[in-house]
Amino acid sequence: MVTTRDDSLIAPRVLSVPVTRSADGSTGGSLVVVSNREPYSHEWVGDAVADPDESDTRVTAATGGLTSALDPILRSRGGTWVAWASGGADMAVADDGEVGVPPDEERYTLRRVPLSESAVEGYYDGYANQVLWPLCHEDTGRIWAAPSFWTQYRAVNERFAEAVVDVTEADQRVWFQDYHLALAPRRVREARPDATLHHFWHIPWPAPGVFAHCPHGGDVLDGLLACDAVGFHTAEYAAEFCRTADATFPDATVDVDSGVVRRDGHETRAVANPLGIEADGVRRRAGAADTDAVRRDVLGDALPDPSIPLVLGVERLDYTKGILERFAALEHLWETHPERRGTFTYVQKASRTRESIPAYSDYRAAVHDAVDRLAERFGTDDWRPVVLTERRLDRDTLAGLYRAADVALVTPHRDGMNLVAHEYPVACVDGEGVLVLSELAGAATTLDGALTVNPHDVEAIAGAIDRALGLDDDERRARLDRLCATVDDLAGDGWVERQFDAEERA
Ligand code: GDG
Repeated sequence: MVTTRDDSLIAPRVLSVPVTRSADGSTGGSLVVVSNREPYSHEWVGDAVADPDESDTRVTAATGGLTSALDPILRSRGGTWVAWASGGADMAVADDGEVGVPPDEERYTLRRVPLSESAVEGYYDGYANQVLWPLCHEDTGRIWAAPSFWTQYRAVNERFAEAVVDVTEADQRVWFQDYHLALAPRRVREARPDATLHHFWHIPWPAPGVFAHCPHGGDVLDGLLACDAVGFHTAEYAAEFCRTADATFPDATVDVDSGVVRRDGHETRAVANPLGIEADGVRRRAGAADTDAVRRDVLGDALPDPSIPLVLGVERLDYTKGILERFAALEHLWETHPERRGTFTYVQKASRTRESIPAYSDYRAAVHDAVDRLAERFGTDDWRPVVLTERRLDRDTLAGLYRAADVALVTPHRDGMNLVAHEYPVACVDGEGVLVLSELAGAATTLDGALTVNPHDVEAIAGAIDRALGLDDDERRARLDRLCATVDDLAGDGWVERQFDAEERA
């Protein structure tokens, strides 16, 4: 039995049947996807050391945007997904590292790459999240590059490349995902000169002057330029990628307008290819939600008055997401507009993330401090100004919470896209809801209808919250309609098709 990560159930014995053919028996449309996170993971249930019986495992399906977009494609085309074996029972249930998924249907193969703890520390917590993540979000002061980070990043990319070479058939496209896997394409290209290689970089690409801060930046770029196409959420990131190639490699020929980089006789196309969401699913879940029950469930006794409006933020506790500026904006609003006190509650749905990295544990502590400060300054017996929850919600509850919220604040300093900005408007099935959106999130380039703000401008965020709460019905509905139309435009299979069209144009 398979379930989402939110509510895992005991799995039946897992069969390991590699599936590399598409439904019609050909491999033409089939695909190799490569990512750090796996779409399905297996954990032991009970004491696996004393009784390592395969049937005592639980399988969970990832629920992120990446899996929602790519799992259906692999289910219909067949192929292999190569990913880090992050689950405790992953390798025990696999056969030579391979397992057929989804567990109840087995439509494609999941090839797992086991990594040691120190490899994960250096590659994931290290180079990926302490060098590339702050670099690409243009927060260079947070870059920290211990020597082991690069050693492990290289070694792990090598491991992924070996697995890819092992599973890829001659006519299969390979599609790498995200900043964890910048070097692997070059290694695969060396072993398979004729392979068709794609990459999608889910986070922003910085300006060349910022990229110059990157230790081993030339190698990172060289790895990506082994691909035939590299996708980004926005045209700006694709253009910056080309400009960075131009600045880094004097021997490259770069055409920023057409997004083509030629180097060593190979051509790479940088494409703007915004990822959308599964909008109908969000709409359906929100429509089925009992919003009063969701408010009671998430807020408990923090919300004695069921009619009080909610303003909502949903994200990982990441310093790029602008959570502290948002609290400063609320403080400014309640300070300068005392009549706004007691009229709404701000709910911060925050997920703990990357906590072994000091910048993240410090950020989480600062968020908790800010919540306490606001409670002390403005809270009354009848009103909690801010409710912070770190609970992971199941998708139905999250959709219900979106629907229950009158305003959503999505104010990252920078963000590749930001899928919450897509999910919130379509969950507002009652026609009520205002999105306040950072003009520096990728979503701001594709969505129309939000109130946009500079995420560092505390006063502007305060003003936008005030305006959002006071918008008249006509404007609110008109903005929401425009938002939903633009979210719907990007929803569906278009993302995959657009990526491969780019290669065909090349
Ligand atoms: C990276 C890029 C880019 C959150 N809390 C819960 C929950 N979520 C879901 C949301 C949303 C997803 O997590 C977060 O996606 P974002 O896009 O907002 O942000 P990142 O995690 O930083 O993602 C980003 C993305 O990749 C895709 O390319 O947009 O820019 O940084 O879908 O709904 N889901 C559930 N419970 C929660 O408590 N079920």
